[in-house]
Amino acid sequence: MEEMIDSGVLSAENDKRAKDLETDYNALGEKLARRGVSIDGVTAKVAAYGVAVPSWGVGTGGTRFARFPGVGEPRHIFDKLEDCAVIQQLTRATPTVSLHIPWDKVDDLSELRQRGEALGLGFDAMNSNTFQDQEGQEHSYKYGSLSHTDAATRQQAIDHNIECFEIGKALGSKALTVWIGDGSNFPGQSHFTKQFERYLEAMKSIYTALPDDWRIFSEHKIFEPAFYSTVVQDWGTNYLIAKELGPKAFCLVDLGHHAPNVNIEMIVARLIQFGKLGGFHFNDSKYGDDDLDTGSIDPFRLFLVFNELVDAEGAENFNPAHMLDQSHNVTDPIESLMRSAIEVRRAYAQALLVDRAALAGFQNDNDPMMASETLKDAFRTDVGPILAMARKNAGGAVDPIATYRAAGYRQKVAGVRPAVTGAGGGIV
Ligand SMILES: [Mn+2]
Repeated sequence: MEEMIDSGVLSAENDKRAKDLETDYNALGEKLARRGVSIDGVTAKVAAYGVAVPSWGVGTGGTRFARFPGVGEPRHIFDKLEDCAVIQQLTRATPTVSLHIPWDKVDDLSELRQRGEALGLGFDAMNSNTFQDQEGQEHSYKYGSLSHTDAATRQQAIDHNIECFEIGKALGSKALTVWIGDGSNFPGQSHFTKQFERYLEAMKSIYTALPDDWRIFSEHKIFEPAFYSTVVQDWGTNYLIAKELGPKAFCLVDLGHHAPNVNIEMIVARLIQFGKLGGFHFNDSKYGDDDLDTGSIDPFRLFLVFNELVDAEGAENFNPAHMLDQSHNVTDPIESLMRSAIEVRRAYAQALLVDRAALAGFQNDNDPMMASETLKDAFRTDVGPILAMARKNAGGAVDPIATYRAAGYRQKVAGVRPAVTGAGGGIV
């Protein structure tokens, strides 16, 4: 397999940290053993846990104000794959890439698939885009796509989604994520019911064409780009869509797509209970769809989401897809994505440490103090040595960010990738 980071640099960096890691891992192992937990069992589960990287996440993002390009930004999907391979090589937590069409469109799909294989990367869910107009497109999405009042515009959006899973089939993908910008900016602009009817009808056309071994995900979002109403506004609407469409349709939860302080972990529990949780777009948020690094604002909430996921392991129809969906404006995107993949695994490891038998007992006995403490005990455990050991055992880096910096990857690619200019912003 082609390596993006020199293996000499990687092993030198790991050697520096190997002894301390072993000491810390053994100390944590003893502590967990007192609780009846085998540290190696937790490490093995963590090592098997992967999260997909969004191809667009490796480029520098922007806001409504501006975009400040970084050095050595990827120019096209082949550069993006190489950046994703860096993340995977060092973290061993991101074995797949999620593509966005048409941003990642190529002439030769077998070349793309082979390049992924050479870099040790597979292809996760495909993402369609009917929230912006593409060059040469006949009908505009200014007033909507799948819910547009004009049938020809809706058909164009349907055809684009079908094209996305045709491309995905050639790459080994098994899921399509449909995110739309449809909605309204002013009261009275759109008829809520008629608009949603049109959307459902269009989604049914896509669903009918979907391969049998594929899943389709719809993603709710409270606002943006529409500011008064969105067609897929909340998890309830999202659930109705998945239920209307059928067994291949599931709901995607993007952590940044809710009002502040919404109880997302309970939404997750509800969707699991009714067999409709499709997966996640992980990120973090302070005020809105901020697309900040996962776990950077509210790691406890991320842990509570994972607490529900671990609780549901083995449930019927429970096979959530995991993907990061972030925009990096002031950090090196590779560093942010590595950190985020690590945080996803951290929350998972912490959730694995919850003493579920004790928790159930405290819940039945109506002991809120001890029930709450049971969760906090797991959350407060420093699982860092578990994460580092899982990476090291798999050939990754004990300290991915330090190793990445030591390897000088960004400076190296800056020499071959000319700076990308342009003022385009946008968080989606
Ligand atoms: Mn998203």
